[in-house]
Amino acid sequence: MPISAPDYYFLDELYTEEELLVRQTVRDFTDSEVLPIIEDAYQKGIFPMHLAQKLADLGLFGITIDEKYGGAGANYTCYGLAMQELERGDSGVRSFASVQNSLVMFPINQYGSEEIKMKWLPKLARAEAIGCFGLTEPDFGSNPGGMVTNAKKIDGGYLLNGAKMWITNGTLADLAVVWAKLDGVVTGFLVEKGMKGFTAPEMHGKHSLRASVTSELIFDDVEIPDGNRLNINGLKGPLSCLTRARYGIQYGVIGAAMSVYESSLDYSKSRIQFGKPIAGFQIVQEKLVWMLTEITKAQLVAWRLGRLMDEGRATPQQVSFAKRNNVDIAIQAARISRDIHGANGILGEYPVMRHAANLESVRTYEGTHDIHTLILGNDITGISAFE
Ligand code: TGC
Ligand code: FAD
Repeated sequence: MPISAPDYYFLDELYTEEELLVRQTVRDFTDSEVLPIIEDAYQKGIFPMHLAQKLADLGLFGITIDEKYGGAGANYTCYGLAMQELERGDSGVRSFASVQNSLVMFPINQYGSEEIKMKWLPKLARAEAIGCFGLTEPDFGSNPGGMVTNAKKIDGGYLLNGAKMWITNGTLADLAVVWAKLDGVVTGFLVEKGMKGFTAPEMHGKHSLRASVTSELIFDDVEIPDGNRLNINGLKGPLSCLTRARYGIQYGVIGAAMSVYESSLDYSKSRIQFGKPIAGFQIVQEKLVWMLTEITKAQLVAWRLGRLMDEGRATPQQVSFAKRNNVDIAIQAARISRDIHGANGILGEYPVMRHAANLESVRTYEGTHDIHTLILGNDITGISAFE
């Protein structure tokens, strides 16, 4: 069933016509293509792969990338609003688009040679190639600087060894952007499906983000040609990609929060207990008002951050602020919503348990809630908790 979205503070007036058109287009797509099939995909634990081509046809891969490379050439606000509408459907669908845009096309566009850009970006934009981003390792999650995956220079290229874990789209991907140490310094490589020694087995048993593929990446003496190295040295390479993806997430989770809020409002007005709708009880009203208030505040943070991104003024710490806050309010809204739905809240007939479970992953990936607290703590005190 299509759902509306709250705009309590008339924030639509802050967006341009083009931005609202992008949002409406993606909203219609989610209503017609995602919501009818997502519960089934989630229960089966599969990503609905037919959506990839449809997302590409809407211009949702390479949203901020120049049209010369097949991108849409739109601004970061459009990107954020598109992520919001996809995540109103499911965090797994938004994840798929986040990875393609911010973690694969962004680093290729930013750090790839012209030849690499022309080879890969148009294919990625058209969904003829799907990408993934390998930073996390089994023993290095919050602390990626400790990674042990490494490359050695050989004649004509590099020899890559190591393993990555928890990689979204890994098994599906034609191309992996992989971060490894070369002479002790982190740098990026493009690893192509089919390269000898490269495998990407899927991870199973997830109770969260079930409509998304999560994989290991294993590199056993994989030979990478010279041309497949990205022109960036240091942890700032992968972290700069994370800044873009975290930005998309802080917009995206508002979509999940809107979904659970709208479902709670509808449900509480129609569920009768003690002779009246539960929406008529003060405690339930307080829960609905909390959700609406926090969603509205999150919408304001997202809008402002979008403008700062478009002006090139957003700091990584401001992005951390928004990722930390907006994911936190979304997950709290999902838990409250599950409560308001009573026993029905655990059924797939309503979107709330799926969103609640998904948001557990979103709270952890792209920097955990606590890591973003420490990034902000460092920014305001000047004292790093990591040293
Ligand atoms: P630190 O010394 O703080 O920084 C190293 C260098 O990087 C620069 N930098 C950034 N640059 C751009 N954007 C950012 N956000 C940046 N943050 C830091 C920094 O200025 C420095 O530059 P330079 O020139 O001095 O070398 O590094 P640290 O080792 O102390 O690490 C700090 C910490 C903990 C904040 C960082 O490592 C971190 O963010 N950890 C969290 C790891 C994480 O978020 N992993 C995400 C993996 S990808 C993923 O989850 C995808 S989910 C996809 C989906 O399905 O949607
Ligand atoms: P850990 O780093 O072991 O943290 C465990 C706990 O300790 C957390 O609560 C954390 O906040 C806390 N902690 C750690 N260090 C500190 C500290 N200094 N101070 C206080 N508390 C601390 N990664 C990729 O590279 N690519 C992907 O596409 C990708 N997709 C993912 C998809 C899913 C579904 C999931 C769940 C994860 C994905 N990840 C991906 C990995 C994700 O980024 C990591 O899980 C995340 O960075 C946290 O690392 P960790 O799980 O090893 O937790």
